[in-house]
Amino acid sequence: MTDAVVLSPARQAVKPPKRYKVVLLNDDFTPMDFVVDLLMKFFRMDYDKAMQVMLAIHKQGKGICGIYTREIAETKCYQVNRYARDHQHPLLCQIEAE
Ligand code: TYC
Repeated sequence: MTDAVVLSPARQAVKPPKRYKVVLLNDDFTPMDFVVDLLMKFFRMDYDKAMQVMLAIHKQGKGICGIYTREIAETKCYQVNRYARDHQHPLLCQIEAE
């Protein structure tokens, strides 16, 4: 006999996957145009949207760039942090559960 737990039909229902916010943090050193380019490159924003999001982060301290399933959020976050580091900027990206 195994110890398998038998779930009631209600508990077996497939839940939508949990989603995670990819959040960019403000800092005093990363150039604004670098952040705008990054938002267009990694989050498929057009120039106007990227400028709006960058300015919101600049004023409010942090901001959401996108909401994804865990693997995609982690990958985006890793790529953004690596891209910033490769360009010698202190920009930080993190993920937060929705
Ligand atoms: N505060 C930066 C500046 O004045 C711009 C900036 C915006 C940096 C958003 C990071 O996530 C960021 N150059």
